[in-house]
Amino acid sequence: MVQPAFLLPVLFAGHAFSQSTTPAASVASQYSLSTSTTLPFPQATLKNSSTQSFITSNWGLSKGRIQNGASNLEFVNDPFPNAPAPGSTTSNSSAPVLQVQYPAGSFQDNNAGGAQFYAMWNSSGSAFQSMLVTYEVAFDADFDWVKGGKLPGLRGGPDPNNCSGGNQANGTNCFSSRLMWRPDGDGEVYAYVPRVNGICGDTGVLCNDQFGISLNRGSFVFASGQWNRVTMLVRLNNPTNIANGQVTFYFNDAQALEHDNIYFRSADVITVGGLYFSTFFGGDDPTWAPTNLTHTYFRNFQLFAGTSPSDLQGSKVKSAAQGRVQMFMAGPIVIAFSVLLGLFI
Ligand SMILES: *[C@@H]1O[C@H](CO)[C@@H](O)[C@H](O)[C@H]1NC(C)=O
Ligand SMILES: *[C@@H]1O[C@H](CO)[C@@H](O)[C@H](O)[C@H]1NC(C)=O
Ligand SMILES: *[C@@H]1O[C@H](CO)[C@@H](O)[C@H](O)[C@H]1NC(C)=O
Ligand SMILES: *[C@@H]1O[C@H](CO)[C@@H](O)[C@H](O)[C@H]1NC(C)=O
Ligand SMILES: *[C@@H]1O[C@H](CO)[C@@H](O)[C@H](O)[C@H]1NC(C)=O
Ligand SMILES: CC(=O)N[C@H]1CO[C@H](CO)[C@@H](O)[C@@H]1O
Repeated sequence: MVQPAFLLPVLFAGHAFSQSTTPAASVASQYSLSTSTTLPFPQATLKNSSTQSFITSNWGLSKGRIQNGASNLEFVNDPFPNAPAPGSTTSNSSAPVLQVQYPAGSFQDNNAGGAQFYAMWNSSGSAFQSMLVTYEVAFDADFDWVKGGKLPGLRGGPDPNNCSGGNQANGTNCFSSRLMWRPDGDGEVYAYVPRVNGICGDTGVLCNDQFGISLNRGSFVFASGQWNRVTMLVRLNNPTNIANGQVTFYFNDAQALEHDNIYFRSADVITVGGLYFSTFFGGDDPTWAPTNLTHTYFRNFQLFAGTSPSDLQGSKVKSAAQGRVQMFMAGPIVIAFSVLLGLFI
């Protein structure tokens, strides 16, 4: 059910969105994502070794284990029982929530803080071409954002190891689409996808040489000391030579960004696998680390999925390999040109 709309247009990096809200289930039905699942939570709080066994037994983990930071996880009481996400009607302040700890000095590369695991959703027996993830996240009231950190999203493809930490997506291995917080709680979608057709020049897109691409940094802002609801839709590009993949993101049920020209895959061996629970400060050097022990909290994870990929219009992809050949050719051309120029001076 769509809630009362204010209908004030807001301009975010080239896309105008109204401030009306759309609950995750309505977005899912709009895109015919007809199956859904929720991650079970325990009825009571659990100390950290029991938390690990609970997650390992109930959340369908890739390789059957928590990859990093298992000892940073605990099911605890709701730290913000009086501060549900704006507009939330479903939160239960008596139910345990998942706490993640980040010790002082922790960042991505020392693996000391946060946690990472891949909760695959494969019970249906069919490959998913589109998926929506929604969950609630809270940050300690005095949370120091430092330079930024990762938050959970979606991933897919046959390779469960790459497409994070600087290991790029190449169209046949994997993709990931997570969230990041940045200084002052600014939010963005952070994706490892092949970069084609000049996407790095698009409005709202920031790329760097080694890592993922940032979509619409600051188009929403996380609040500390309360719950925030995040909802992200991914629809894979189809056919595999057209860049028509979709990423749409909602913050507290209001749309914050949409990109319709994402290239997730060059082969249909890549499908959407499930929740990529991935959170840490960083960034790959200690300037990203918090100076004090701090925490985030998660609850109400729900996934919706469907077997139809994107049906949007899109441009044909000039292959990434072709781009590299052009770079490779540029050197000799410059040299030849200089030599020619030399003959005339
Ligand atoms: C399905 O999920 C289980 C974990 O529940 C995992 O061990 C297995 O590899 C997955 N299978 C496929 C085909 O993805
Ligand atoms: C979990 O247990 C380990 C080992 O006892 C401990 O070092 C760690 O701080 C605990 N984690 C939490 C979140 O309490
Ligand atoms: C809230 O959560 C508690 C603990 O899991 C549970 O016992 C209770 O039934 C829940 N209440 C509602 C309304 O779902
Ligand atoms: C993509 O990466 C995988 C490893 O993740 C590798 O096996 C494969 O050959 C790569 N494909 C291309 C086209 O580079
Ligand atoms: C870290 O904790 C110390 C001692 O509690 C406090 O004085 C300081 O302000 C905290 N630093 C940050 C960045 O929150
Ligand atoms: C291209 C790339 O980064 N490949 C890596 C994928 O993951 C495996 C296992 O961690 C690594 O060995 C590869 O180097």
